[in-house]
Amino acid sequence: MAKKRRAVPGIHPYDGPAGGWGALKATAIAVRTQMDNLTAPATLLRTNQPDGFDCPGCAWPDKEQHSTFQFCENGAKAVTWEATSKRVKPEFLAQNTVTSLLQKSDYELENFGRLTHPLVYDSETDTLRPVEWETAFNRIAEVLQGLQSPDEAEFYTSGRASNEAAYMFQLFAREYGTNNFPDCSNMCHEATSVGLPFSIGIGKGTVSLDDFDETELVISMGHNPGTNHPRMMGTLHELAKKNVPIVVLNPLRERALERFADPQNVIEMATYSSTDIASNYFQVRAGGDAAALKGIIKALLQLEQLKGDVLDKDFIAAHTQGFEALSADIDATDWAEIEKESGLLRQNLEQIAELYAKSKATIVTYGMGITQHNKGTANVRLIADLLLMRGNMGKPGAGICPLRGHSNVQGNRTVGITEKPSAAFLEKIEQVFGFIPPKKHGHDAVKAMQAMVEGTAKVLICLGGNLAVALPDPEKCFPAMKTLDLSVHVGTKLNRSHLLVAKETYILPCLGRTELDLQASGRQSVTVEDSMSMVHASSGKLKPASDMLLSEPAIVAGMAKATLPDSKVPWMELVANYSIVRDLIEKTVPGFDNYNERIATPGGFRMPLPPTERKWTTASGKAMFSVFEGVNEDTLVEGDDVLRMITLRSHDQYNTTIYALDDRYRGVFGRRDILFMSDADLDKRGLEHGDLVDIETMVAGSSLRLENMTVIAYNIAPGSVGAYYPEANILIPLDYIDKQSGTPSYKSVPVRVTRHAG
Ligand SMILES: Nc1nc2c(c(=O)[nH]1)N[C@H]1C(S)=C(S)[C@@H](COP(=O)(O)OP(=O)(O)OC[C@H]3O[C@@H](n4cnc5c(=O)[nH]c(N)nc54)[C@H](O)[C@@H]3O)O[C@H]1N2
Ligand SMILES: Nc1nc2c(c(=O)[nH]1)N[C@H]1C(S)=C(S)[C@@H](COP(=O)(O)OP(=O)(O)OC[C@H]3O[C@@H](n4cnc5c(=O)[nH]c(N)nc54)[C@H](O)[C@@H]3O)O[C@H]1N2
Ligand SMILES: [Mo]
Repeated sequence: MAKKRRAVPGIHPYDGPAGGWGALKATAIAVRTQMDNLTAPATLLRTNQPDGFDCPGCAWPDKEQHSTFQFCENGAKAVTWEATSKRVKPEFLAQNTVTSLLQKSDYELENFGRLTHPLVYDSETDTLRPVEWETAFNRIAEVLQGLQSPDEAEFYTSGRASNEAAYMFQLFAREYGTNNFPDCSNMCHEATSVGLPFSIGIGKGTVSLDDFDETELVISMGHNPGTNHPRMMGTLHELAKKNVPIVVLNPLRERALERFADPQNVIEMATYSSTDIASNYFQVRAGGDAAALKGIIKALLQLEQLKGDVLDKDFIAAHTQGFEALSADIDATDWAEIEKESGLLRQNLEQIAELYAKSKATIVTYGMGITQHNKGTANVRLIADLLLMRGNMGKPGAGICPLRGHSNVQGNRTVGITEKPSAAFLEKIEQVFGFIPPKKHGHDAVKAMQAMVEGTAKVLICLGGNLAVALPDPEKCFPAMKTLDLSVHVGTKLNRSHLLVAKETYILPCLGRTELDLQASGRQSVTVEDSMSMVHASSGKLKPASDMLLSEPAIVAGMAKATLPDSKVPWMELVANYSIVRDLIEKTVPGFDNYNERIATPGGFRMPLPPTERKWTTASGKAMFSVFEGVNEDTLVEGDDVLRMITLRSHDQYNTTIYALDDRYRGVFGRRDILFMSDADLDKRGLEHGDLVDIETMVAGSSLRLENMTVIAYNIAPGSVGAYYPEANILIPLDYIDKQSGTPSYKSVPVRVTRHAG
């Protein structure tokens, strides 16, 4: 029975389903506070339409691009936030010093509105003031040309950039001479990009939306679609209505995975009813997924012994290698360890194995709850193992479905944003452009920041994003930004990374997705690739936020042309007509044949995915099983009072952009200084709902603390606690990463929680 608890300001349990009228109301508020009411409806209706723009919210695909507008609260927030009528004018910047602006939150900074002029930092007045585009480009060029080595520069990409902008950015940096491409993917799905190529030959998901029509079972691990991929809720809602089992593994009870009212369903809206989403909800311990997966696999092997027709033996024989090693390791892993580490009972895992054995076509979907761990890459590979055991790759209704983050993060990777380029890609660049790109591998996001901390990196150029705030350990990252010789930020709105000014800093405002992009040859479209490898066009119609804005391709070209006077790339021709960029992509990256022609079709085209045809482009030519040694997420730290902290996105947030201070479905309103803890863990520590606590990181050699947080009782797996990203990044050591992929372990920080001493 629920305990009687004291009232805590801003904490009110939310009893309704996710979606429903609350979502419509929240959308109306977003529109009212950011846009004028005349343009908003038309703009929102152009989201994900054939002649419209791609939603900047998430990378979930759309089914019938030409006919439906899929209502999405958080998509609408992302669109209205960009298409806001608020502006950051030069007069405002003249009156507010950078030091004073840096005291503001990223929310307040972004809420000042869109940037209107290219800006330079003036250290004498400590303000940002307008600068001519040409002056900025020339000065950036001078500093880059003056470096001792091109490897002293870092070129960061956040996943909103289009294929065209990202391709030009990597071309610029490679012709300049470095492979230093930190990108947001390094903090996100890198475990997928690194792990899946070993398993199935390609670092991408294998399912399409059609597969969801035919699937018989969905296992959803470590993602929160009600908030982060809301359009996916339509798909899950349909499946639940058809009684397709949806098994959820998540330490928190996320409301949208429990119950959802589809705003597109007239009956549910009219009757205030909703649909149960998860058929089975298991609250795995944070970082316990490997143990859980090993348990499911163990139970499956036992079923096979019992019944004999559980594994797809023909598939395993014809298409895979390494099954014996996997099953030997699973035999050697005992149930006691599995139960302890996963926090789940053997019966729970056997139940999942039985559902899995019954299903003829299974999809596993997963997100940051799987990848942002010390062993994120190994976690991803275990998911592939589970699927391969029953041949759930390359058949309708089955496959692996990583939920990508930023709307074009997958596309950025495809067109060459990687610090570890393949030899084949570099050869093509050399052939097509006639310069020799560098071969030495470059820096990922953590390594780039470490180089900045050590002082070996001198210049940072960011194509979007908020790098210093997104990375762990601001106490290290923030000062490092200020020691750079030069920082350059291409962005739409101010954020704290922009304001951590270096010796010289330029902020270059660009067009957003929703805006009309007119170049010499007329209105331009850009292209993006969604989570399911569909590439399609996106073009905005809104009048740009200011006459002074340039498009991302134009800004990249401006910097490149100034930096590389003898460049082999006709930069200004590319800016005049983005089809030429696409022709160059077609010539250098496989899979883009007839690129320009094929994006003319509504919905675009799908990139090649060999596993869907049971072709495995691994070293052995087979799909490869893996071995996850032991069950442990981290062996570094243990101790009875050590908890694993998960850092979470709220419902009113887009990464480092906080739209408002509410997290409706989790029952938190007007505040973010919260630590979610189970009743069992509260009791163990003699704490009560609403107490003030201090949190201390328990990684050897670190002394990170966050004080004065309010602990609240929450339905979260014992042993795990939750806090908000980015506030809790202060507790994460910069080098606490998955060694294989370099991804920070944002979801498994070992912490100790004590009553606030003060
Ligand atoms: N509105 C909105 N949309 C977004 C974003 C946004 O910030 N706001 N961000 C975009 C980006 S860049 C990304 S990467 C995606 C992120 O989308 P998600 O992958 O959904 O990311 P998180 O919000 O970090 O949530 C992770 C979920 O994993 C669970 N979890 C945490 N640790 C574990 C664990 O150890 N095991 C398991 N099984 N589960 C765990 C948490 O309880 C939570 O439900 O969304 C994209 N879309
Ligand atoms: N603790 C913790 N930390 C995390 C995570 C976590 O779960 N927990 N998640 C990680 C993940 S998954 C990711 S992807 C990273 C995100 O890291 P980033 O991608 O670096 O961060 P964002 O907050 O998405 O970047 C927001 C900024 O992008 C700019 N912007 C917006 N639209 C555009 C545009 O159209 N063009 C350009 N050029 N700029 C634009 C705006 O200036 C805005 O301030 O954070 C990571 N950090
Ligand atoms: Mo992400």
